[in-house]
Amino acid sequence: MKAFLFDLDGVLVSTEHNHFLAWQRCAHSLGIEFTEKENELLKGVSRVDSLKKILELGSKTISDTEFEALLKSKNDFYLDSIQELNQSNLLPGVLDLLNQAKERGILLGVGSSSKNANFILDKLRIRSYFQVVIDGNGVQDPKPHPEVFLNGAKALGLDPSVCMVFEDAASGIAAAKAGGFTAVGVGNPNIKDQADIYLNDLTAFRVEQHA
Ligand code: B16
Ligand code: MG
Repeated sequence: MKAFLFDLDGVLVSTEHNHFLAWQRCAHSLGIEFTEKENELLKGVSRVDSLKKILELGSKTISDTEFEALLKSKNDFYLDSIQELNQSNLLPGVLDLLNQAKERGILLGVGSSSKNANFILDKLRIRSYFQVVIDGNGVQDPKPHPEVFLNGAKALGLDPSVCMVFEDAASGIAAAKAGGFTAVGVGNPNIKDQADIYLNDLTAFRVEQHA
């Protein structure tokens, strides 16, 4: 493999619980029930599509102004809750994998649905490892569309067949497969069957076997 492309949330760090609490607050303000079970549907899904799914769950329609206001309030609450994020919050095996890949000359990228990806990477102090970061600001069609990863491969000048994608969400594995990448599922047993390779966490990944 010539490059590794990483999803951010659920692979390098986990702020999914912060997203969950922020969406739950938003759903409750609309009188919609929202538990961890419903939250599973939002993993890896863009902010706009997440709110659409919550409205669908509650069979609700709201005005465009209210929609925009809810998106802002959800994001403000979420950002507030991750102010203390730092390198100790990296998921197991991440730093080791990044260092080993760098030593072997494997190119590294991030392909995230989050519009906060650069902010989070800076907090984690790992931004400099990546030659390319494609986030929710640079993509028209969110996961499960492969655009985010295709843009990453293109920016690195590589064909998807020589790039590996690391993902924790069903939408992300679908995006990777649709783009022609090798899809590595991480830390989410629900995606075991869809992924080409499945790992409980990144400590189990052997860079030398895929270099
Ligand atoms: P934001 P990923 C995704 O990140 C999260 O998994 C998902 O829960 C979130 O709704 C989405 O980013 C959008 O995030 O509101 O920060 O733009 O897993 O694709 O790195
Ligand atoms: Mg994810």
